[in-house]
Amino acid sequence: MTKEAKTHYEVIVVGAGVAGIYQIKRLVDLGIDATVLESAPDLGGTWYWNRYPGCRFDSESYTYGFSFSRELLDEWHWKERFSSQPENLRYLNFVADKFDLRKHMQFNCKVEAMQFDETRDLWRVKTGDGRELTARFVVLGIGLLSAPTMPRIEGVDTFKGRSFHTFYWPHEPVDLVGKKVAIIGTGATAIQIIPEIAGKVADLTIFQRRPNWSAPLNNSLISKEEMADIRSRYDEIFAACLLTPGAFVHGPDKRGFYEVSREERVKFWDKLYDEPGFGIWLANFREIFTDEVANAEFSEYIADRIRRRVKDPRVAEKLIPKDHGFGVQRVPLETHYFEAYNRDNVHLVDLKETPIERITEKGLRTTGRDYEFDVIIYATGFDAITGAYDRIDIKGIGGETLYRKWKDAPQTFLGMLVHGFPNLLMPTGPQSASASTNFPRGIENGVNWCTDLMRYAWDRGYTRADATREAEERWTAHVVKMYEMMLMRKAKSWFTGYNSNVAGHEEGTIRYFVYNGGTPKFVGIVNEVAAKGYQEIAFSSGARAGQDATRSRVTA
Ligand code: NA7
Repeated sequence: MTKEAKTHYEVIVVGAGVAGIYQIKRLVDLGIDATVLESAPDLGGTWYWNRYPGCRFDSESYTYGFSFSRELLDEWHWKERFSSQPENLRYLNFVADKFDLRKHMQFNCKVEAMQFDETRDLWRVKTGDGRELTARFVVLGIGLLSAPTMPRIEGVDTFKGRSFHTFYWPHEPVDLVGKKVAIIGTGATAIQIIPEIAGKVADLTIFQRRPNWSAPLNNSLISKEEMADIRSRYDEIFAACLLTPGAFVHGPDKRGFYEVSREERVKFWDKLYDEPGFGIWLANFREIFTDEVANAEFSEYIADRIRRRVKDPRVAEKLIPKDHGFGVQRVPLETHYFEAYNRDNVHLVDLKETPIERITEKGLRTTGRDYEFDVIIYATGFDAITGAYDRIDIKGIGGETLYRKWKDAPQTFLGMLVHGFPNLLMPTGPQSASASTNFPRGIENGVNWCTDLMRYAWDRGYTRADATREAEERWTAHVVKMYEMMLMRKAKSWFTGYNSNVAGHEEGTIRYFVYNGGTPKFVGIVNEVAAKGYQEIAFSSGARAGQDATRSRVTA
């Protein structure tokens, strides 16, 4: 039977990104009858889509890769400390090919709707190509930053030049040489693109609504010798990641901010500023995240760094955030970003002073003037964390939709289950630690936990697993509590559910999207739930599935 003709699986995995690849690997190893449905023409998720110039990890490459196979770790050489998108996509393809996973994946297969069949304890999954598949379990590996959002500006369709959202950067090379280019947005994506293209284009105009705090990535090549050393320390490296809140190699400084003199603090920050990666954010004093005074002092330190790097003091001031402190939003890391503004062909437009009125045939119009461009790049971000879930019509018990249930804020158990939506698993769901940490480290944890839960159900002949309402309420309350101490709760960012381009997500409502208790605490809690026999999950075996539950799960 062809993949396309087969209609029932024990498990359907949605998404062939980092999570989907690892999930199918686990299921194949267990001999489970499973398939991956992926809307893109190929695997890779984030790394398939985001092909814009400069796109690369902010995580150390060797902490981003999968840890599950010694052979894989031994065979793969990360060439840069922070690897670029083409290499990352090559890596994911290498993994899929090495373990022969591609044959379990169906591409160009968009999941549009899913309904839980209460009489048979199955999910009925409708795909864009008109098929209906069924599965006992559905695992959603659909990403946290995979639903791009265009700005709600009049005239977007009227522009006669080339324009695209960064997520949909064309596959064929885009010739920007000698072109007049606009970028809308100054988030992590724009901060990677701008210095990469500034020297190639004739003219680059950046439309900035709010600046972001940013610090150097300090990337470098990894030599054969260094890679050999990393390989010999992989166990140690992965173990160390799981002991830090963000699952990175960077853990917070043990000293208290106020225990250290101002002079020592500055010396420490000078050192962090020159070091690679997120250390400047995550190896800093803990108080940076929780204490207004400490945060303000450090923010001023970074502001001075920006002033030292940008020649025009007026431009420098515009690039310094005034509405939030350093690190309360996701900190983009940069390579010569601030220096790009020293070029004569790079211009910064402050949209607070002159907002965009509309996109025109030739470019765009702000309240200040008309601009003409060959290319407009929308680096306007994502309907983060819940956006990809909202774009699938998911109906649980009694026909309740996930969209309606989460309309004001997500409610989950451990970020991995939702009450009333049995047998639906989210290894990196909203409110899980994976949503805010070094993604693959969280993904491996989440996939392992979800796989163990399915095995628990299979071993006991259960056909339904549903988190209880009480467990969900307790977890959601715990997630909210973990925000209490954090300065981030006051910032308008995707950590708090803000997006001016999504109805209902504009300023005003805070959504408790991510788990702020840190990786060690999260892993401890979820492992304890499993060790105690999943008391927070109601299992049953009343399904009239028409087939023996045990037999149907083995790969056909
Ligand atoms: P971000 O970080 O959400 O940034 C989006 C940027 O686009 C941000 O500067 C926004 O300004 C700006 N934006 C959004 N809508 C508009 C409109 N309508 N007009 C003007 N400017 C606008 O997305 P990224 O893609 O950069 O990064 C997302 C994550 O991907 C990143 O954190 C990494 O983890 C990987 P605002 O701040 O809303 O004023």
